[in-house]
Amino acid sequence: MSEHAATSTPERGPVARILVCIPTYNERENLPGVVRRVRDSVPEADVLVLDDNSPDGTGQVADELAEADPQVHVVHRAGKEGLGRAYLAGFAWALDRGYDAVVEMDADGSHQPEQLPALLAALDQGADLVIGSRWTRGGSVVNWPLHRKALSVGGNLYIRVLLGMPVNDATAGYRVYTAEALRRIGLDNVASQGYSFQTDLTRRAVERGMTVVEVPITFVEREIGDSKMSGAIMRESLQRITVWGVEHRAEQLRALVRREPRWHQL
Ligand SMILES: Nc1nc2c(ncn2[C@@H]2O[C@H](COP(=O)(O)OP(=O)(O)OP(=O)(O)O)[C@@H](O)[C@H]2O)c(=O)[nH]1
Ligand SMILES: [Mg+2]
Repeated sequence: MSEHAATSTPERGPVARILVCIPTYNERENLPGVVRRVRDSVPEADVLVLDDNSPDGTGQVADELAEADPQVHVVHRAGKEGLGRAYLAGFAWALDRGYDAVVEMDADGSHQPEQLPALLAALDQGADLVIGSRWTRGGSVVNWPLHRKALSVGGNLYIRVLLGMPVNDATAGYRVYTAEALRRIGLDNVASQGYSFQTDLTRRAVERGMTVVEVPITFVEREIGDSKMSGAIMRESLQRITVWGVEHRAEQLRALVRREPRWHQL
């Protein structure tokens, strides 16, 4: 465990202490490479691996990485509880220790650590939440079959239609939050576990008037290991987004009836 000196990089202003959270479930072959790439790309950032007691021994691999590098940390969780829960644990860990910015990154290599400096640079422009976006101009996906692209594009379209958010990739999992944004979002009552976790936090940030900036990324499909995407995760997403959408549109309708200015905020 390191006692993170508050190094202030002039080009990054006050955002001096960065924590990169990497949730893992059966990623023993992917983790060392991703951690090394993060450390090379943003040497001042610390890394926190959140492992859900992976049967393949990823937790032990993470321990070895942490032993070799004081800027790498590990939280061992009792069992598989989903991506959202792992991130909430990581956010609490970061806020308790006074980090200024928290990064979400997959362990499977889909989120390229070499693109993290570009995401962090958006904090300098006043972003509260930076989304590494596949579906903004300049963003792309490598090696995804057509049905995965269709699912992601279709899901994001559904989100836009229902929630009316000005965000192209609300399900994206490569992100940076300022610590202040996480505090304002309010993490105590976040119930989402799967993809809907990302949409949920985007929705909360937009509702609170935060500045959300999308930075184009090249998302690369994993080469090693298995995806944890499941029918249950998709169903949870569909259900939650539909409920939020209906609530949002009902609120707009109420505002329209009351002739409040909010009705036209589509
Ligand atoms: N701690 C923890 N990590 C998880 C859990 N489910 C997935 N992850 C991790 O979250 C990241 C994203 O999971 P993936 O299986 O790659 O899912 P995905 O990227 O949404 O889907 P694909 O594009 O198919 O890979 C990876 O680092 C996983 O190891 C979980 O229940 N607990
Ligand atoms: Mg993946």
